[in-house]
Amino acid sequence: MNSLSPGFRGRRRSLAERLPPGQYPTESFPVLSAGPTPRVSTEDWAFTVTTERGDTRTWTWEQMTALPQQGIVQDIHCVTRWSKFDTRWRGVPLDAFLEDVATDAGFAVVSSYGGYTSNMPLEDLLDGRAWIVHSYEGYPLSPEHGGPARLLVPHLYLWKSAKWVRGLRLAIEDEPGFWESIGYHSYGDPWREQRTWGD
Ligand SMILES: Nc1nc2c(c(=O)[nH]1)N[C@H]1C(S)=C(S)[C@@H](COP(=O)(O)O)O[C@H]1N2
Ligand SMILES: [Mo]
Repeated sequence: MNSLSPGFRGRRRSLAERLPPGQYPTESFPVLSAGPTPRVSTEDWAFTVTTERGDTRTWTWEQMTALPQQGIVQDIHCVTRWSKFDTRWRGVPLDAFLEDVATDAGFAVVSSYGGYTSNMPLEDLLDGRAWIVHSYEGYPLSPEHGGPARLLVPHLYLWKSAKWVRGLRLAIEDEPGFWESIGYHSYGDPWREQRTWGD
């Protein structure tokens, strides 16, 4: 039996319902980078998963783009309070990189060309909730927005979505990333307004 009432089934959430507390909607796509934009060619790009035991597995650009690709439409929420509805991306779910990796880790630290890092529980990267994306609105992802490829983990504040992504390290314990070590919340759920340490 379907437990949803007939009126609710198939109903789409209004934009107001899709806006987390303390956020405002924007049509523009601001660029927020803590440092200079690294220029990484697709020939040089690679993505490496490192387990808590130090085992590694690396995908080149060619290998990454040969994995099954998904179209993604998601709302994104920046801790500086802008949200953007229905952003369209193309990329590979993290599940594809992690399915054959043997690990007991509960956490991940994602790293970028240029040195940026962000942390999150491993489960937040699985089950189709996070992607390595390389296209935005039908075009190759621009360097300013993290091209050639970035993490997209839209259910957390956008600082988690590391631009110019190059690797993911699995860890037994949670370790703060760049912003998390200087005051941003370790988890960063927009719906619970987890902006800073005290939240
Ligand atoms: N490598 C890297 N990734 C990053 C950042 C950064 O400074 N460096 N900034 C983060 C922050 S705070 C936000 S809000 C988003 C911004 O993405 P955008 O510039 O595409 O809007 O990227 C996140 N990923
Ligand atoms: Mo941000």
